[in-house]
Amino acid sequence: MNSSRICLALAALGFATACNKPPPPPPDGAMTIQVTVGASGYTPARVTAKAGEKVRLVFTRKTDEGCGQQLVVPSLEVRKDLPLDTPVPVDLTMPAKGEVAFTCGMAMYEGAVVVQ
Ligand SMILES: [Cu+2]
Repeated sequence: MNSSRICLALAALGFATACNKPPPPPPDGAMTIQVTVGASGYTPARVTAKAGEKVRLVFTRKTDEGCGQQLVVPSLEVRKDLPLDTPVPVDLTMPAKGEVAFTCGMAMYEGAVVVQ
């Protein structure tokens, strides 16, 4: 049984499910940045945002090659699985200075949102 059929079965039984649910809308005023996860890392790997700005990063893994299956944002204590071809949002607020780094599960791929 594939996951969408499990979702339908659970929905039929009255369980609320997160299956195929679109992500919640980004926080008010958030800038959305799309990041693609490929065989050699993130594209773009470095993006900029303003201090204090709300940012939604949307990660989409496009390949099973490499090791982008997990996403880690150490400063947010975020660790998420990235299913293939499925956009996964991460919302954050930029610090006053510096950057918010993100990596793969083993910290081989590196990227960051850098305060302008
Ligand atoms: Cu890795």
